[in-house]
Amino acid sequence: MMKVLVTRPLPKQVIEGLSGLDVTVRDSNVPMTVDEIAAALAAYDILLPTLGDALSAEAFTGSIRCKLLANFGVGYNHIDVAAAQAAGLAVTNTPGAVTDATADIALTLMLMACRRAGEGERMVRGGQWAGWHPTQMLGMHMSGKTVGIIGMGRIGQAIARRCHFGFGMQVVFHNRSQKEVDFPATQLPSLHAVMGAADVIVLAMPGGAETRHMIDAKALAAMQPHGVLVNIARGDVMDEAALIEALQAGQLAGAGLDVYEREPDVPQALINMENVTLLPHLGTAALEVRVDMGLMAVANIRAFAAGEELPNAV
Ligand code: 8YV
Repeated sequence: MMKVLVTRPLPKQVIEGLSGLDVTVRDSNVPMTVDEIAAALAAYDILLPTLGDALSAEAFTGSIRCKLLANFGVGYNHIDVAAAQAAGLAVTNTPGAVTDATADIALTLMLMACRRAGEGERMVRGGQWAGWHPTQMLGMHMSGKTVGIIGMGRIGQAIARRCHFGFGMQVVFHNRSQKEVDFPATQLPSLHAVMGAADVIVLAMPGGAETRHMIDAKALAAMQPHGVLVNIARGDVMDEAALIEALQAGQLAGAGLDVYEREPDVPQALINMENVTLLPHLGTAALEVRVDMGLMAVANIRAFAAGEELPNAV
């Protein structure tokens, strides 16, 4: 019987989906270290890992029994895919299952940052609200403005649709390849052109070596001073230190972040800024979404066990 290690507790429907296999669920929510991963790769046929598990090249240097990494999540920047494949492992992910929930969190952050919702909530909770007045806590009216999407994949498109159809926003975008979409949106010739043209920038590109610090000090300097930046991708697609400096220098008006360079560490400088909305990687945090993600990973495991083509090979 194939031995499967699920690296974190998952909703019970997902674990039930693995019935008939020899399943171990690791009883911890702390990401696995390289040493733990190396030991697991030697002991199990299949791993169902997730965000933060240290599947770096170093983990694949020992003896390896494992043949499949069925990742829970669409993003797999914690996996050195080339090293895994060179060691004979296949890698799968969960595209589609995360799209709408992640786009919803992007809109949450856009609205919160534009309309100063976090700041307002802190004021009310802190007993500091002295009453409504006509010029109190004025933010940016988001409807009808221009959104700039960086990375027009599934999630980028879901965000753009919400912006266009729901908020009457103009959509401009940057994507590494030419992209046709079935709603009004303009692909601009460069990243900096998008950074400069939009009132709200949303980062929706994949993480990993190719996009690391793509949003650097220069890209941030191209933004308009009233602009707002939202990141629902991965923390390291942006130079976090450069963001802090740009916010402090007033090169942009605010930010909404769901992801960070060194999760769960959030720089104190960001925590200190009223104009920054901070969420704890909530992109897909809804039970039905986590079940869908898990069942997609299970479907990949089932296909592998049956010797069939993997539905979501990366
Ligand atoms: C996940 C995500 O919940 O699917 C992804 O890539 O970023 C998430 O929202 C988490 O990262 C598990 O992979």
